[in-house]
Amino acid sequence: MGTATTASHDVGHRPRRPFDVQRVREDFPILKEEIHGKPLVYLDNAATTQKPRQVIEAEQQFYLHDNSNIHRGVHELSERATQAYEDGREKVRRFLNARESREIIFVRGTTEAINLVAQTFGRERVGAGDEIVISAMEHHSNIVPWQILCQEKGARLRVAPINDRGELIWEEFLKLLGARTRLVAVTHVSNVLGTVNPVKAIVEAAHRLDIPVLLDGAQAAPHQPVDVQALDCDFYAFSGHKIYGPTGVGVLYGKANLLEAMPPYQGGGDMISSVTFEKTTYNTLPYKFEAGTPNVAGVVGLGAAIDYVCEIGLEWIAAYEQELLQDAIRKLEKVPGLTMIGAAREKAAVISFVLEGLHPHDVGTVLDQEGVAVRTGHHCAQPLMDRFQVPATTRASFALYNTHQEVDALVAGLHKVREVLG
Ligand code: C6P
Repeated sequence: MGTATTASHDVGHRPRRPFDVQRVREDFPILKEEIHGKPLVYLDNAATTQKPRQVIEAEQQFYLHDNSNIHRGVHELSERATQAYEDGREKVRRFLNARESREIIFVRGTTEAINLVAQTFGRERVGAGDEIVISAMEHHSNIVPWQILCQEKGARLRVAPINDRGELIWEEFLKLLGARTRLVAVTHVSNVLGTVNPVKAIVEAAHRLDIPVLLDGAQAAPHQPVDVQALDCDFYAFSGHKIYGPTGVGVLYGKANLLEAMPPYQGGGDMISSVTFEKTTYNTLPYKFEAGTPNVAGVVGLGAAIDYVCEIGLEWIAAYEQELLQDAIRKLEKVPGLTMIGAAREKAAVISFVLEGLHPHDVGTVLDQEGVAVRTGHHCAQPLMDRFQVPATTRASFALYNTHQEVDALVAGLHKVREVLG
């Protein structure tokens, strides 16, 4: 069973120089903030990442010099803005190694990307008695859109179970695939457990039965190389704000033949070819799915974020984050009363844990007083909390600018939590 991706496809993913975390940190002005008089230790990267100067400046430059609506005017600014937007699309295409730039649809984020597929592809292809297969570790964004669709169509949501390590149970997953399965929709990397799913093997298994596969890449694309052609997935979704880019912009990749056959998502400007009161014909890809004025500055920022991670090299980023993860696991194991949730053999740098006798919200509040930002709660994965029989967890999630000293600060913070809360 293969795992994840090993892309050697493109200049975009080739490391250019040894990874230097101090140099990287210089690019992120916010990391110099003090929180309650302590240096910020930002370990909430799965929720959103901080932005490098390069991204902030790219957006600023756009607004200072090039701002206009796109695809509409013949004037110079409109041409510049259109060019900047389409350059962003080409950067994403290269980043994912998609075959064609028309396979890249800009959306608001992963959530919208999945809803788009549910409401277009899903609406057309799913009928009464059909099935959609997801996994027990999905984010609500990859559960609820399918539930809505299933309710509408009289279809059934099937959930592949996971083991106590937080890994997909392969045989059980295979058993769910059948003649009624219309789509497999699974996360590439779990936002709670860090589990890296064997997505290539999932796609292969589904494709043997002609079942298309959507991958939720929200937690994968920022942290490891992704090659959609090598994976052969049919849809891939990710969010700009988790990859050091702006909020409000994200990507849906879809294979051209599938996108071509899908009806539009929203109606409005730019997605049409011609409109009369009697009949509307739709624009070609990718515009058919981009109704209304898009987040042009956001796409410019996302392009700058992609340039940024590609300049460093996704392989370097992945390797460095693995170092941090192993260091954190080793140290957290020694914290009395701490239980980590999820011990997948393929794991990204996300650690969820509970401290015996303490509510995660209290843990998070004391950590905040120490300058340590973590997320607490159900992480938009309530069924996964149920699976592990916990109401909530504390989650530390790492990014390329985190350091071993910050791992120590987290551990010191947890000792403080014990001191304060008993
Ligand atoms: N997870 C977290 O703290 P949006 O909100 O559309 O950018 O991404 C949604 C989403 C979808 N799938 C996965 C695996 C995710 O982790 C997320 C966002 C954040 O874990 C916010 S809930």
